Amino acid sequence: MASGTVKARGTSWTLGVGIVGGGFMATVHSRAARTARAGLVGVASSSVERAVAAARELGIEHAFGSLNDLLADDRVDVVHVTTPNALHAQQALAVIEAGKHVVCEKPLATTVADAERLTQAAASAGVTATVPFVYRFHPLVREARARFASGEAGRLLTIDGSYLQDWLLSTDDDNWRVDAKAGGRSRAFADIGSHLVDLIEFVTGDRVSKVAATKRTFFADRAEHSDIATEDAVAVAVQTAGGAIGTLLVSQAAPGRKNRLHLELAGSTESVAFDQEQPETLWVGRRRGSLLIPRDAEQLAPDAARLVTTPSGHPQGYQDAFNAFVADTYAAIAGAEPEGLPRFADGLRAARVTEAVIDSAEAGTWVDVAA
Ligand code: SOE
Repeated sequence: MASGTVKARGTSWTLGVGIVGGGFMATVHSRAARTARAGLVGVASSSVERAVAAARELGIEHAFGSLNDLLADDRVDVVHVTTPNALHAQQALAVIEAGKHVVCEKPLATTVADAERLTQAAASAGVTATVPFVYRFHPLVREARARFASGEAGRLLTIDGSYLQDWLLSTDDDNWRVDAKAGGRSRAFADIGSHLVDLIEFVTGDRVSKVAATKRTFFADRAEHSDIATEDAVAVAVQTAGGAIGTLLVSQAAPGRKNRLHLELAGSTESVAFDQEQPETLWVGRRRGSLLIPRDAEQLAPDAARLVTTPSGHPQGYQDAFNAFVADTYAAIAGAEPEGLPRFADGLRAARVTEAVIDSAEAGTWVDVAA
């Protein structure tokens, strides 16, 4: 960590944060950093003008015209990378090489080789390097995990998962993500399917070992892009190392669905079902006596209870999960070992699953996921 404590608005902080990128995710990251009482040193973007606009938007004092300028400021201890996917690998590597800690948006990289390089570089540099698989930070996701870990849910039998959005439903909807040059070879799966598989593996402790996928690009031409090759939707049959089977549907063109990650995992004694848009309850299915568990710290496993930040009856949502992820990242920087913190190894895992899914869709066969 850079030495010295810097004063910010009358309070002293010990961790200096830099942000690269200025879109929606930069806002979410900066709110989380503030909640963790870190000091927001500055924001960098592709030009000084863009950085100034981002700094205004985010309420951050300093604007840097390049990541290198941000890295040269020794008040910065950790950098959050929130730029388009294709920039993640080179930027996260620059942060690590500068000896700073890094939080890099998912997908960690657009190729498995780059994700491997980053994971190794972070390990050799001894820096904390995390990826925001933030749905892990809903207390009821931890409760579901505790039920599989304790054996209460039994052996995983089947997986029924979907992640549906509608923000890319029409040809008028456009975004850098549709362009493989900026977003990578996979779009819907890398962007949101990766969350789904991360949650399945996080909750059950089992690993997806084989996939058979089919994908569609419903809209090859959009307002500012044509001949789009990245997928709007993908359907995947999965097998796990532990012998479970399942299906996943991932789409960014599902009318009425805004950000619906729904996961139902059937164990041999209990099913658990979690819906990211209704994160206040967990359905626990039993042959007799199914129940809906509320997010009430007193009724939850310890690792779930520790993530409850608002009293029952006061809903806790997406930004809260993000805040908890950033707080645990900063705790890890300070030397703690928080349970369930998604690190670069998890980003690499997601890159491997994504590659297998797209390879399978293109080859029309089952594909093994690299361990
Ligand atoms: C856009 O699809 C997006 O913001 C994803 O990039 C996030 O990871 C997901 O949490 C919400 O949707």
